[in-house]
Amino acid sequence: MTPKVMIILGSASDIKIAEKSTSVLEKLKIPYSVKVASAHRTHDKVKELVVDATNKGVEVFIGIAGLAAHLPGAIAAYTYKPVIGVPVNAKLGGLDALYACSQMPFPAPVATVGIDRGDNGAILAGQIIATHDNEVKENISKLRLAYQEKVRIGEKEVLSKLNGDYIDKEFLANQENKHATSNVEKLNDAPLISIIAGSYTDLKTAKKVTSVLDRMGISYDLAIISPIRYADKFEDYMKKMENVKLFIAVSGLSALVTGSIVALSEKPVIGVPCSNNDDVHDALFTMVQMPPGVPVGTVGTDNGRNAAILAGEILGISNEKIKENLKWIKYKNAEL
Ligand code: C2R
Repeated sequence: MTPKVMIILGSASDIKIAEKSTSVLEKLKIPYSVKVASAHRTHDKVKELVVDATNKGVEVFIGIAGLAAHLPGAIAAYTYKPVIGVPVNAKLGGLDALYACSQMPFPAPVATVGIDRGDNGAILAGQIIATHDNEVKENISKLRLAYQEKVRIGEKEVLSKLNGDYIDKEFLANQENKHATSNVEKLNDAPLISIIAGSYTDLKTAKKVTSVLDRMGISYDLAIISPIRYADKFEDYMKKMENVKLFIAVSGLSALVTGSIVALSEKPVIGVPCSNNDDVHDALFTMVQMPPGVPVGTVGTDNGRNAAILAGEILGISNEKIKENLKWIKYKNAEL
């Protein structure tokens, strides 16, 4: 069976992070291959591996590297398939690797997950494959339930360890994680993508997304809703958009937009951190550093165009027309 995912490690020393990815791929029952190749030390091997794997039908790449982590970017340069970057904490707390992965220029996005989050890299790969594979979709749902169970068991453990005269262990006990109920009907003819911006100030970046999606002939809906300011409206909108293939969140400051989408959906979520003339670190870090189980594939600051390319790469796996349009932009028309 051709592997659907290729994991490339920059060095054998990244093994611990790679094992987090492989254990998730085993649970999701997705065939994968693992290679060690460095863009710096063995550049030609990276190029050959990526070109051959792309031609042989690998659907998603995961690049795992620390320090100046150019490996995922080098992979992105040689393929039109989605590339996920897992920055490794080798020095500087992994920030060097995080920036090297996320801040890729147009049109070579790297969907960056949190530092050392090999597990989230693999879950995102699974969510991407689940956009066209129902078996993997079911396994993603099962994995999600396992993460919910972890919270339930965790609460029991915490309470069993805490003892005091004033603690009320029975107060609001047995609360279930029920999905919010809304009367809104989901759209049966939903567009392929939902883009959610947290505010009108994010519109300039959101328009960079739509201009490239238009060029690829990808349908989308663009909504401006803050889950902080309009929580009910946000949940209604998410219900309406249940049939989209993926979400793109565009947000500055504390990027709760991405976190809220991930909380309500199992579809892939791409995050675009917006600077809005402020320091962008808050948006970048609050998008990318998601806890295990709920990844956000984050692209570079204000780089709405790369979010669109990444979306095209994801949808292009199972849609020839989108793939051809994407390749045209990536290779022939990069001056866009
Ligand atoms: P060594 O332990 O081999 O010295 O590697 C590796 O991913 C690893 O985290 C130390 C760190 O260097 C990283 N590395 C890269 C690249 N190649 C190796 N970032 C690359 O091509 O980007």
